[in-house]
Amino acid sequence: MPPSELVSHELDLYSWNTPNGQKIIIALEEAGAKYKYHAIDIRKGEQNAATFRAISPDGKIPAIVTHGETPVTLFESGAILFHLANLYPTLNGVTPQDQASVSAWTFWQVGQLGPLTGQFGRFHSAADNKNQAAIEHFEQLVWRCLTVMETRLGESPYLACDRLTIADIACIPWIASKQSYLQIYDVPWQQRCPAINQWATKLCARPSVIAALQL
Ligand SMILES: N[C@@H](CCC(=O)N[C@@H](CS)C(=O)NCC(=O)O)C(=O)O
Repeated sequence: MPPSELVSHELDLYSWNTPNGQKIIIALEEAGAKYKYHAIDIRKGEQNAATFRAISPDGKIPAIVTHGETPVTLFESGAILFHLANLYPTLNGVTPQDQASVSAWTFWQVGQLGPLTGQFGRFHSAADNKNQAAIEHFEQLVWRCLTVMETRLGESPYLACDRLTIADIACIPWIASKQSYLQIYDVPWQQRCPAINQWATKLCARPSVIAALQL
């Protein structure tokens, strides 16, 4: 019997309530996928269990296992988003140009917005021995990212094209989630970035984003 007949859901999601985890929930909810959520409590070190590392070798959430004729195991949020966009094309752009734009903006999130905001938070949260130069360096880079997004969203309703795609889904938790370092360290993006604010307000009204961000 193929796995698809053994399970009532299409995939298993192993995740936690951080921006990288929230992205995948938004994508799955937008796609209307049937999935089972497995909480991996990264505060307790559950990401280091051998069973989880067999799915996610770097010991990081999120990771998925899909069921069906050709089951797939996958880690890295960007790779998961592209896999989902292939399974559920409504998450992608339609034209070759739009799909190229979706790739560019999704890679931009995983290579720029996410890591730079993460490092900004990392240096801010150091309990003692705060490195002021590093905090300022990463704060500047976060503002650089916000300026890039602000310019783009001033000319386009969504990041990649004229509809919601995995590019927006990748970015929204890093901007609007209460777990985002922008909120945790009071970065005033709402006041200074009106186009991002308008985009975020629109996205945060979607049931998929509400479901992911309330976790
Ligand atoms: N590049 C990875 C980063 C994932 C990541 O950093 N996950 C964090 C939570 S947001 C994590 O699992 N941290 C646990 C650890 O590093 O031990 C992705 O995009 O999926």
